[in-house]
Amino acid sequence: LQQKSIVIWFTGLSGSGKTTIAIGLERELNKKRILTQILDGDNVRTGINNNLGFSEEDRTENIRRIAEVSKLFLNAGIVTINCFVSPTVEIREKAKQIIGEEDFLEIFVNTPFEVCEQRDVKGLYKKARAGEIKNFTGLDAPFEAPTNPFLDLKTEGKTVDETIDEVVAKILPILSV
Ligand code: GGZ
Repeated sequence: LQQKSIVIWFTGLSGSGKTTIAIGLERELNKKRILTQILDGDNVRTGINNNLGFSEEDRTENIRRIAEVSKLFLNAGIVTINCFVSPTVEIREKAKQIIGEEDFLEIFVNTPFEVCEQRDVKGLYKKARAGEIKNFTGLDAPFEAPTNPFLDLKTEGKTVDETIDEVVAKILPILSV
């Protein structure tokens, strides 16, 4: 294999910036000829996981399948960039066990709840406040911050490009490029 493969696992609240940062990271890795695959709600919850909702049980199964798929990409030498709320320590621990500790890099997209709610890019916080969405992470479903992430990425007061640069600077040495 020409490249060392890893799984980069972004965790954080809805609207914290996971997918935006992942797309920027992918662009920079692709410039270095590193193959990547982004997995997020848009390509997973509409497809392979389209029978799952947001109960604790369904989130656990969501993350289990994603971790298994990530392992396949890992074996193929592709850097997988995962963007999932993955709200609990237990859920992320399970993902890490499936993927393998040495190949799992956890990045906490650390955007405060208030900031995510303020942005409300998709209008989901408003709906959740109105009771139209149940089990919404941070409101009536838990979010446990990672205790010892590979990177604790604070986004408040930074530009998107600044946060992407921060991630790229931490990841490139791992891939030894
Ligand atoms: C949290 C929800 C919910 C509830 C729909 N709670 O900002 P988004 O829209 O694109 O990211 C959220 C996404 C979360 O799906 P995940 O697969 O990442 O969740 S988990 O890891 O917990 O399984 C949000 C949208 O789906 N969404 N309902 N109740 N986020």
